[in-house]
Amino acid sequence: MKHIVTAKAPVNIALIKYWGKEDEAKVIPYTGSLSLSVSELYTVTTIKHSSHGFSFTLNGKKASKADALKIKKFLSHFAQEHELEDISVISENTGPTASGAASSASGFAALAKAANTFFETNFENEILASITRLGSGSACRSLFGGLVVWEKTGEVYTIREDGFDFIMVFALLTHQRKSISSKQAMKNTVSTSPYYEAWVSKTTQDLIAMKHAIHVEDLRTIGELTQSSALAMHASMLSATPPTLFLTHHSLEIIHGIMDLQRHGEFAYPTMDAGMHVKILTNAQSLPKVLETLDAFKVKDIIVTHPEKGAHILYEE
Ligand code: 2P0
Repeated sequence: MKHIVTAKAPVNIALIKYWGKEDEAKVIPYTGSLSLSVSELYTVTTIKHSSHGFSFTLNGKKASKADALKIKKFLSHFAQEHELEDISVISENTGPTASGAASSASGFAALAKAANTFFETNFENEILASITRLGSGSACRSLFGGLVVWEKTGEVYTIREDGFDFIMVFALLTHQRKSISSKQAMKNTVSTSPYYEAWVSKTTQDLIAMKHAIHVEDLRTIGELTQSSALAMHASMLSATPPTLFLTHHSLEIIHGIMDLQRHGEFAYPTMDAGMHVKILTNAQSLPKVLETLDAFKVKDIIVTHPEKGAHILYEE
């Protein structure tokens, strides 16, 4: 066991969304997904010895008992219970604002990366990814950089390291916590949406089309598939019982505004996750128009992000 290990992991945004588990316990998704790891929003996590029993500190505050227990349970994949008694875990989600975009994906990726070194388990990528996704499914994608594929089979890998120098703009519309967890919303969609089968077949095909578009560097198709996957995911949850409606009038205004930019030849495609925020996949050339549009719709909280490498160790001793 090491004395202290610090790891950093990026937030990732899915271009082809993951929405639904075939196996809840092992977190096996119904479909593969594909994401972009981004800079500017990330988690830095330190694991070290302490003499006060197990503790978990998140953004400078001691976490609740329930959260600490969840982290301890996750770490038990790397260590025996008695080894966890004198461990402290300190985690910071970082961004230019007190971010509504804080992510469990970067959190569990940083924790898994740090734990794998701290407890000297040195699991290979595939095993590390299979443990990481037990914390949060999408977290396994944050282990890798650039454009990342998470296959249904469990394999996770970078398909394009430089991410085409895409820019992902976060338009953050609220600081309130969402009313339903993505885990629960996903589960409702799987079990009640009449469109779920169609979602699975569309996503399976979209992932193949996306890999091809990346391979032949067809950026327009990458944008169009990104937009289509997000809208179809929201359609699947809208048709569930009870329905989950994350998007607000403000989200929709922005989506319309960004689609207008496309009609004027700009490279700008909206994508939305389990919340009302809108993210826009764009490039350096179209960025000024995207920012102009967000300004016109009075979005105050904007974060401009770029492709980033995957989770890595910052310090070990
Ligand atoms: C994604 N999302 O592909 C999709 C799109 C949100 C919308 O993965 O239940 O925290 O822990 O596996 O990964 C967010 O859900 O869910 C997510 P669990 P996770 O990014």
